[in-house]
This record gives sequence, C-alpha cells and structure tokens, in this order.
Amino acid sequence: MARMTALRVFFASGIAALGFAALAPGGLAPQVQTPAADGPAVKKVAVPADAGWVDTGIDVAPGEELVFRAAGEVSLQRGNPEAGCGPGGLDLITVEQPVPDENLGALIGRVAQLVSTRTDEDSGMEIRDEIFVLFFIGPERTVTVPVKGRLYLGLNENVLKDNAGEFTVLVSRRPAGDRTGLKAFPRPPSRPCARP
Ligand SMILES: [Ca+2]
Repeated sequence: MARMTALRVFFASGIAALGFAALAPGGLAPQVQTPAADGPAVKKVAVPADAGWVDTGIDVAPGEELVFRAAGEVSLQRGNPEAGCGPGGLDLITVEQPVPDENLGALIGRVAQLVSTRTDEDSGMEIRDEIFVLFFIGPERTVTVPVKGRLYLGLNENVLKDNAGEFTVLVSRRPAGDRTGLKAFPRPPSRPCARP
C-alpha cells in the first residue's frame, strides 16, 4: 500500500505564483478537526476536483509522518463517461500533469514553504518565492514530510475547470520522533498482557 516513490523538491519563483493563483479566492475553509478516541487527531478534508490546491490548514514539519486515506469519485471531464475515477486516478499518464509518472487525476499532495515575496517591476504583481514538494497519495499512503510548510491537497491534473465531484481525505499525523503515536488510524485498544 505505501508507495515510496521519491519526493521531488522544487524551488520556484514566478511559477509558484501560478500555483497559488490556482487556489480558489480566499482558499477553502478547512474542515473541523476531530480528535480520535485513542490516537492522533484525524482531519477530514474535502478536495473538490475543480478547486485547485486545497489548503488543509495543516502546517507540517520535517520528519513528521502523515497518513492519508481517501475516498470519493470525480469526473476529469464533465459529461464524459470515460473520465470518472477514484483517488487512484485514471489509468492514464499525459505529457503534462503535476506528478508526471502517476495516474491522471489521482489525489496528490503538496507541502509549500514561502521563502520570500517580491514585486515584479514590470507588472506590479506579487511574486512568491517558495520551496515545495509534490507527492502522489492515491487512495491510501503514508508520507514522511521532507520540508517544513503548509500541506495542500489536489488532483494530478492541470485542466481543472471541467471537473466535477470531490474526494474526501482523512489526514492523520504524528510528530517527528514520536514513537508512541499510532502508525495510522485509530485501532481498538490492545488487550492488557495476561498476568504470569
Ligand atoms: Ca479535467
């Protein structure tokens, strides 16, 4: 289940502005955080297929472990019966998509760290310099965070306006160095050891 493909680290300026421009105005409100009964907090995040990067509201640190579990159906082209898929995406790879070697429309993640902002002399537009990492998630995956930043979720596609539907993603996290937390999602309490 866990896919350990390499995480790509990017440094972008200008391009980063395009990335942020894909966000819905004002961003999307993160969902309510619900503490699990016997484990780390699990956050439920809706990822509409046509929304661009969804801000989870979660700031992550290097070494922290994130466990994702996703469900839901989306269409990558409204009205096209061949364009429906779950978080694993369509069995299709195109020449242009954010994570190039994974299925089109699959659930992907992005951790972005803003380095600086500056103003373009010609256009007057704000340019955001940032470091970011993109990674495949799919229906279920555990990821160790490589860089500090804000966690965003989205689809592995560049043409988003014609999409419909949404994924629902549960995000569970464990701090770096924490060996007491649960590996993934809450499990039933373990039985006490039998007395000798
Ligand atoms: Ca599309």
